[in-house]
Amino acid sequence: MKSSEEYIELEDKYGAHNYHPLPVVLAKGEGVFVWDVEGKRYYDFLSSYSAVNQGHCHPKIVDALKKQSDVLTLTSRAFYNDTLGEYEKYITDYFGFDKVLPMNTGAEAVETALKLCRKWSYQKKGLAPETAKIIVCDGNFHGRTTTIISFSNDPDARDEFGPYTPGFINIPYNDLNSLKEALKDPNIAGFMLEPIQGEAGVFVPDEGYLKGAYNLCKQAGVLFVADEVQTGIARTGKLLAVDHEDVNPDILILGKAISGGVFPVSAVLANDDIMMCIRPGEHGSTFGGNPLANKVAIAALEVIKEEKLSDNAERLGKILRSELDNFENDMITLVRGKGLLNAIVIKPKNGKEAWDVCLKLRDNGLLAKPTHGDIIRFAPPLVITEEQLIKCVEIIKKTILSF
Ligand code: IF1
Repeated sequence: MKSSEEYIELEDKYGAHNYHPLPVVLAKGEGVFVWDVEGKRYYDFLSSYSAVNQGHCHPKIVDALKKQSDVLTLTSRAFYNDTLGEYEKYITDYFGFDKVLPMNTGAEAVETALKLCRKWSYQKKGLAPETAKIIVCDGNFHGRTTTIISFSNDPDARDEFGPYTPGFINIPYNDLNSLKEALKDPNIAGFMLEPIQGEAGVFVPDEGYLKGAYNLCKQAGVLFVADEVQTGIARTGKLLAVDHEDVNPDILILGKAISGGVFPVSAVLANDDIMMCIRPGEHGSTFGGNPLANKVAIAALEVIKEEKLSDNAERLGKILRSELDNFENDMITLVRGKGLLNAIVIKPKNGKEAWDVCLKLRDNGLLAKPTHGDIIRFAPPLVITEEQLIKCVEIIKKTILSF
């Protein structure tokens, strides 16, 4: 068996350098835990960016994958298969929409939503060809395709990847006046946002923002498009983050935890008046709606309900934030989040920054990743117990006090 250093060298030598991982090499996962190649156990406080909400290698989800992989894995959409309709009925009932369009990754689902929104605007709103605009927010993260990075403000995501796709208008997040102003343009097809901005550092908008934005969109005859790839599926203490304000998006984008991290599965949901604007041949993908994905997604969504993961995220998130809020120290300057999607802001001490804190957390048995230099995300799998969470809080406190 190779050592951690050897695995890291291999990736370094043969893989593109498009990531800067924390130096830890994982070989096994179960529930809230992962193990490195030397056998050391860690609490996973990233959950693969909220894809493994149901915990690593959830037996029910893995079982669905194993069973289906013996029978039929891929048919393409050139033919019908005996799992897709069952899945489509299940997920549309689950989230309360007429129709679903299955894709694989989050970025693909976002692309799908953007295309659907544009299509609708020409067919139903009557915009002139190629004039549709979509409003997005500063600080957004919706994926990494050429169109999506065209409206990113993050230089790392965007610079030197142009020319960029036109047709997007950026406005400040959490600012209803700016939205109202932008909606005066008669060529707006939709407004797309993250109900909590993930990459921006778990930025939670003011209460009433989502509802207010939805109402403004309705008044303007514009589609409200929610990217719940990261916030969706119980992470923030409700099934969807928009549920906190009883908003029903016109287009809902899901990914990540829809498969419990077992397989890439994403989805776009909408009602017939919108979804039926796309006709045969106008959109799709080879793997979207494949039998493995369909069976895995049903199992993963069942686990969310059976194990009441929304309630657990809501309850334990409150405990986590109050423990960290009440913790006397001079490094954590801010704690924010909803449910089990949380972040702390670190003030450097003796030249030690968030990256150093994450290295120390790793040494102490907890994995988290810094972002933007000073922010650390705390988002454990939603199957974490109160007892485990308290142990994690102790690790975090011990680590911070060691600086
Ligand atoms: C990476 C962050 C998380 C997303 C939303 C679509 C996608 C994502 C709201 C695209 C993806 C990722 C991808 C991951 C880092 C990451 C992330 F740090 F950027 F903010 F989760 F916290 N919409 N989020 O958050 O989904 O195509 O990746 O399946 O390594 O890029 P994808």
